[in-house]
Order: sequence, then C-alpha cells, then structure tokens
Amino acid sequence: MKKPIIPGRPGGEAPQVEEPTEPREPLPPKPDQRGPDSYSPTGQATGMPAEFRAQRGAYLTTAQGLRLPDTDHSLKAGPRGPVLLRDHHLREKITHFDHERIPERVVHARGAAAHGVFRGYGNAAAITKAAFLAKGEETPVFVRFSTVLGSRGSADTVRDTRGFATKFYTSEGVFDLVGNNIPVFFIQDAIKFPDVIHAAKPQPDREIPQAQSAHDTFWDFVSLHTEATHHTLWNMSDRGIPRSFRTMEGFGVHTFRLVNADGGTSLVKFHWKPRMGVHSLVWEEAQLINGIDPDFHRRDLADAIEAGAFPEWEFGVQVFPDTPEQTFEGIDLLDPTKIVPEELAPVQPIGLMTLNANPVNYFAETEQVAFHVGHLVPGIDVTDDPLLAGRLFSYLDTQITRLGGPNFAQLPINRTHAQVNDLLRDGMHQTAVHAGAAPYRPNSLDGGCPFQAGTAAGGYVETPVQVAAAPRVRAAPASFDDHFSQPRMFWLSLSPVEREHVIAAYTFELSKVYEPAIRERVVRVLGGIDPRLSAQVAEGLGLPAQEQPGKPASVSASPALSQMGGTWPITGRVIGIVAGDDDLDAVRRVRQEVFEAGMVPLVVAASGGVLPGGGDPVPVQRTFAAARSVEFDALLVAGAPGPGKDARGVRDAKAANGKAAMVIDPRVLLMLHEAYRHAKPLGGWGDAATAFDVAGIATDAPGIVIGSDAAAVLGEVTELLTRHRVWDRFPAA
Ligand code: HDE
Repeated sequence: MKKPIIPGRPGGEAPQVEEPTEPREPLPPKPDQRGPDSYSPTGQATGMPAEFRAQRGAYLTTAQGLRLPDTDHSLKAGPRGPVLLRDHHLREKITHFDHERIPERVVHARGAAAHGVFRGYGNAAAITKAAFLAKGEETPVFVRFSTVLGSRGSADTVRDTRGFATKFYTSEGVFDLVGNNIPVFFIQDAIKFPDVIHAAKPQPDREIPQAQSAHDTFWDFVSLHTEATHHTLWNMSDRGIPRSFRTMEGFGVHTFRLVNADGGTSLVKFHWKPRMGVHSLVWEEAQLINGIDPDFHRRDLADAIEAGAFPEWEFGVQVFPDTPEQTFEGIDLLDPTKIVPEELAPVQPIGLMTLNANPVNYFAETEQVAFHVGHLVPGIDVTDDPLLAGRLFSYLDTQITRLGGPNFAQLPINRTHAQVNDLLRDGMHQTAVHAGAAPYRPNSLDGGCPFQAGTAAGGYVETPVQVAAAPRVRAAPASFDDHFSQPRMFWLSLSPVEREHVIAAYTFELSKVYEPAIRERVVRVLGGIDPRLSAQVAEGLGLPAQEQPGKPASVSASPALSQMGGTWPITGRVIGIVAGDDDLDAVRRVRQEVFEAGMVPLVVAASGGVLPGGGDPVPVQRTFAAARSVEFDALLVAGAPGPGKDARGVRDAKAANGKAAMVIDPRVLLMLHEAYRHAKPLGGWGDAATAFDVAGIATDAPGIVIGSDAAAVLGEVTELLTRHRVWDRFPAA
C-alpha cells in the first residue's frame, strides 16, 4: 500500500515520502544518429570536413579534460530529489553559458563578415610606400558589413547607413579601413557623436523604434543640426536600402594622407567600387523583407560566397595635392560632410578585393573582430579632420569594454600577420606566455632589443606636417558652415525616379514623427536643398508650404552619384521560375541556362520535391507557401500555375468558361503583383499570359516579356536585368 505524501509536522512523525514513479535508465541513443550528408544551409557542400565539426573527439569532457559520464542530468538526491550544489559539471556548464555574451557594439552592432584577398595592382608607388599597395602584394583581408542603429538581432534591410570595415593583414602590420557605404557623415566634429547617436538610437523611455531613423528624436536633431543634411539626404535616397552588401560602394569618408618612398605626400579619399554595380531595394520590398527574411543581407553574402559567386570590389583613390590649405577646387578636404565629385577628381583603381570564404564561427570572427582607424601602416597617415581625430581615440577605447581588456589583439581574428615584438604585458585575458625579464627599454639584459625602427627599417614615422600657430579655441572653420550646396548637388544628380524615392522616404519617415514642430522644421530645412523637394514632402504630410531659407545654392550635378543609367554584370542574380505543369522541359532548359549565365535559378512550384516528367530531375526549391517575390531579381512564369495541386481543375475551368474564369493560385498572383510593383523584369511562356491577365498586369507593360520560346524570353529578361530594374514602371514627375 502507498504511504501518503504528507510532510510531518514539527516535532511530529518524520515525513514519509514515496517516489510516485520508478527511476528510469537514461534513454538509449536514437537509431538514426548518423551525421547529415550535407552541413550546408544551401546544400552546396556535401560531407562534413573534420575542421568544421564542433566535436572532434569521441568522449565528452569538462573544460579541464575530465571525461564525463552524463551531461543530461544534474546530480540529485534521488531521481526526484533536490539538485546538489556539489555538482561541479552543472556549475561549469551553466556558469559558462551565463557569460557567453559580450556587450554588443555601441553602434554597428548588427553585422556580417567574410574573408578574402586583396591584390594591389602595384601601380600606387608614386603616392604610397605601403607595400600592399605600392608593390601589389597579395594581402588577406577580413571585411565586416553592418547597419549602424539596430541591435545585434535587428533586421538587415532597414533604412540606415551601412558600415564597410576592412582589415588588411599586410606584411607591415594591420591596416584597417573603417568606412561606410555613404561618403559623408552627420557631424564634422567627433564631440557630437554621442549626440547624433543618442538622437538616432531607440528613444530612451520606451526603447523604440528598433533600427529606424523614423522617429522624433532623430529628426529633431538633424533638423536643428543642419550639418547632418547631406548624410540624411543620402540615407533617404536609395543608398539607405542596399539590395545586397555585394552591391554597395564603400568610402573611407575622411581625407587621408599618403606618403611615398621619397617622403612625398598627397591627400586621398578611398573608394570601394562593387563589380556588380551599386543597386538598391525599393522601400516596400525592404519593409517586406524585414519580416520575411530579417537575415536577407547576411544570407545573401554567405550564400553567394558558398556558391562560388565571390563578390569583388575595385579599390580606388581620388588624389589631391597636399597643400597647406588642404582644399581642392574650393572644397575643404577636412570637412567630412563634403565629397569631391568624381568628375573633378576621378577615382583611380589601385587594387581588387575578392571575398572568397565565410567565417567558420560567427562569434570568434565577426563578433570579436576589432577595427580601429588608428591601425595604420607606413605610407598611410591621417589628416586633421576633427571627426577622424575623435575616432582615433574611440575605437581602442570601446574595444577595451567590449572585448574585456587590452589584449584583444591576441584574438585569432585580430592577430597581425607581421612579427610582433611589443613591450605590452599582462592584463585581462592575456594568453601569451612572455619569456624573459626585460619588457622595457632601454635594457641591456636582452642586448638592447627590441630596437626602434626608423623610416629606413620600416618604422612608422608620422609625417612632420606643420601645425599652424593659432589660438586654442573650441571653434570650426568658416568653410564648415556650408551645409546645403553639396546636398543640393546630390539632389540635382539623381534621376527623376530616384528623386521620387527620396520624396517618398522623407514623407514616410516624417509621418512617423509625432511632434508637428519637428515635421515643419524638417520641411523648412529641405527648402535649402530644393524647393520642390520641400513642397512635395509638405504636401505628402498635409502641411502648408513652409517658408524657404533662401535661394538654393547654384551648383552643378555630379552624374557619377546616380545609381541609374548604366548596365552591369548579372552574375549572382536570382531568377525565380514559377513552374505550372505545362512544358516542364522548358523549365529544365531555362534553369540550366540561368546556371550557365552565372545566375541562381530558384524553381517555385505548388508542392515540393522534384518536378514530374522525364529527363534530369528538377528540384523545387520553393513551394508557393514559402516563396515571396522579394527573393528574386526577376521572375519567369512557365505556364499558368493553378491553385496548389489542383491545376487540372484550373484547366477545366478555363475550358468551360474561357480565360476570365481562370483560377491562378493567389500566392502566385501576389508574387506577380509585388514583382511588378517593385519594377522587376517579368517573363513567361506557355499559358503564362493568362496568369498575367488574371493578375491584371498588362502584358505590354514595360519589362514584361511574353513569348513562345522560353530561351528567348530568358534572354530578354536577362538583358533587362543588366539595368537592375525596369525603371519605366515607376511613375516619375
Ligand atoms: Fe564609427 N564607431 N565612429 N564611424 N564605425 C564604431 O567601434 C565612432 C564613424 C564605423 O564592423 C565603434 O568597434 C566615433 C564614421 C564602422 O566592427 C566606435 C565616430 C565612420 C564601424 C565608433 C564615428 C564610421 C564603427 C563601435 C565619430 C565611417 C563598425 C564598435 C567621430 C567612416 C566596425 C567599434 C565593425 C564602429 C566610434 C564615426 C564607421 C564606438 C566616435 C565617420 C564601419 O568606436
């Protein structure tokens, strides 16, 4: 008979507790514990090379190497009894887990990175002695792309500036180019950085919105602090929503000083030009992606590299004479809110970067990489840009908190490939075992080593620039007061469609601002760029026209600033092929041709598996339930895709009632509508015209290619894709 489970009262009978269940043995291993054939999310690689496995040894151990018999149960007093504090394995496992996270970056917290190689063209010796540029040495690189405002887990396709930080592991030490995809910055002096970031980050009371500039504090700040006008305008343009990290330009922003082997100096601005061209999303697409695939950019970069479509950027410099004024054609080169138009100083290519390997471990590499604008090599020096001066302090400082002490240069991803002979010792997370007794100089115990290296021995000697004798002041030069001529130049350089996007972006962002006075102030500031921009945004917001701050500056356009007008390689572009059940041979052939053109075909069908019919099996990569248009750069429709597996019924309905009664799967209609609205090239053969009819899309609209020959349709769609989008589809004033 079971005894009652009732605790005894103090002083009374001892409690009699009985286990209501029998203790059980640990579960046996499951029958199918074979490793997967493919470890890759895109199914590119098969087999699992040992170096990519989390576990290499047969037996589980503690961090001390002690073999463990059980890691699934805490040590207890009986199977249902209390857990015992003496369980050292439980304590080690939980304690380590409790400390797995480090502080996220205060800005640029969300990022994705890749390894690659930089090959200098060897044509830069006239301007710099940096070996990787002057001699064209092949140099390993690690590049981290990021958004600025969002937290580590925020979505990728938000409207924001993107970081573009490159670590060159050169033979002479690490050189970091910590740049952005926008060539200007919000502020001219680093002392304003906490202000702009406090205004742009989520508001401190409710901590919203996440990863957005569309809120009161951001617009309050940038409308009062008009030196932010230029950067903000770039954010509101298509540059704020890149299609991919692979289609972004990169800029060093500041002017740097290069030094050649003879000591000759020049001033330069650094540029990264993507081989694929500079392309963006459209706003609705970006918003949809934030829900459908918040990792869109991260996935795109990793998938492309894994598929062997290695992204490439040409590295270039705009070169200016190093004059005492440090200006070029009237532009102050120390003002980071200004660019120098490429028409005045062309970007001269000096090398090519190819990203060819994904990180093996996100935390160890992408999270722990520590960039610093002060990581320089001989031949590259900084200028007196006051924004750069503050950054030279900030990056080292922030890493000490983020990476828990001063020894982060020892982390594998941060280690230089040059020899290290420093006299830095001890500190948190010291992993080196420094031998010897003389980490100081001068010393005699180590024979005087290490010696100081002058220029001849490859030492980094700061350029002896003359510093003007001037009073000590908290002030900016008068040239920094011009906040509008360059934003106007940018505006005038955009095509009509790009301008429409800018107007829509300001209207969207300001619609999210609650305080009417802020909205009005922004609209007034926009008048300094262009009266039409100001008037149209006011109209969109339902505001009366605002008083203009004066006549806009008289400036010329810089055509190089527009993203439209050219044609670019289509390598790596994603083509969706919506398969009905007509003419599967055509689907098979088109898919193969897309592959052969270096693009990525994704076959979309009502249900998964492989398409029926003879010939090579055609895998279905997306079902109607999982596919959305935003994944594709262009969409092809093979026949009339019916609702789910019921395609037969569809044809019957057509036969009985004619075209108007045709039932097309609503998820396909949604894809067509979206792709149409987002100005993507669309094509089709077989019964496809019916699908377009039902979707209400005129088959003679711009960028719709309907034909009987599938290969010819693909050819025309590919041609359209070289211009990225069918721009004619956007109504532009
Ligand atoms: Fe940064 N910035 N920044 N920044 N920045 C950081 O450093 C800072 C600025 C940029 O992928 C932080 O390691 C100040 C301009 C990138 O790890 C921090 C100022 C440009 C990244 C910092 C600026 C950048 C950062 C945060 C104003 C473009 C990400 C974490 C003077 C040229 C690097 C960290 C990565 C990151 C400070 C302005 C680019 C706090 C004080 C201008 C790409 O140190």
